[in-house]
Amino acid sequence: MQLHWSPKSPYVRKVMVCALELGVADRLTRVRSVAAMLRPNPDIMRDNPLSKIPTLVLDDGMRLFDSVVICEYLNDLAEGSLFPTRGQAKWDALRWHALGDGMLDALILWRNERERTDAQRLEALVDAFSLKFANTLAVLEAEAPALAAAPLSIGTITVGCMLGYADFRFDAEAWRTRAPALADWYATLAARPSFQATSPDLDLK
Ligand SMILES: N[C@@H](CCC(=O)N[C@@H](CS)C(=O)NCC(=O)O)C(=O)O
Repeated sequence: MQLHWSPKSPYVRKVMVCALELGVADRLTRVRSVAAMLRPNPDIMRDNPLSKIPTLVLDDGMRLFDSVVICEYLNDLAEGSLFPTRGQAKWDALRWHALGDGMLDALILWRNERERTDAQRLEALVDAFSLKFANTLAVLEAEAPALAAAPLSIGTITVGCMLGYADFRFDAEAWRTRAPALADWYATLAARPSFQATSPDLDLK
């Protein structure tokens, strides 16, 4: 299987963390692919019309995207338990996934906006992203005991990848000072070999 991959993408990281946790990472051949919103990449678009990574190309020719679809595919392949199928664990995992992924989408747009010139930047948009981040941290801080008690899932992994991206691109936001219990939970998660091996701070090739 070929994975359109880049070392700094938090969505790719989500897939790689799942693959490592499920023991199937060695079945993925990583293809270094540059995805940029303003420069659609024809090599990626052959496999994904949206020109986004991660995109997975299976040996039988099937193409899978986006990240959560790939993660669920890998989970099925490995008969894993990262997608709980019923009860509270299922809804917690899906909701945390939605919150982590939605916040990631906002952080990426926030970063794009931040990099515009003062004249181009829409301050109201920056303020909206900042408010959403503060609210997300407040909700996750209140839920830190539940996160700590929950099994590893697509939800906890995605929240972890979002916090890792916040560390990587939004260091100045100092999220730990606003969410200390969440920071404690994240420290344990981030110490797992799957998170260590996929850190955006590494010079992965
Ligand atoms: N919802 C998608 C988001 C993927 C995504 O936006 N990836 C970024 C890289 S971090 C990308 O490919 N950006 C290129 C673009 O938006 O055209 C997923 O979960 O896979």
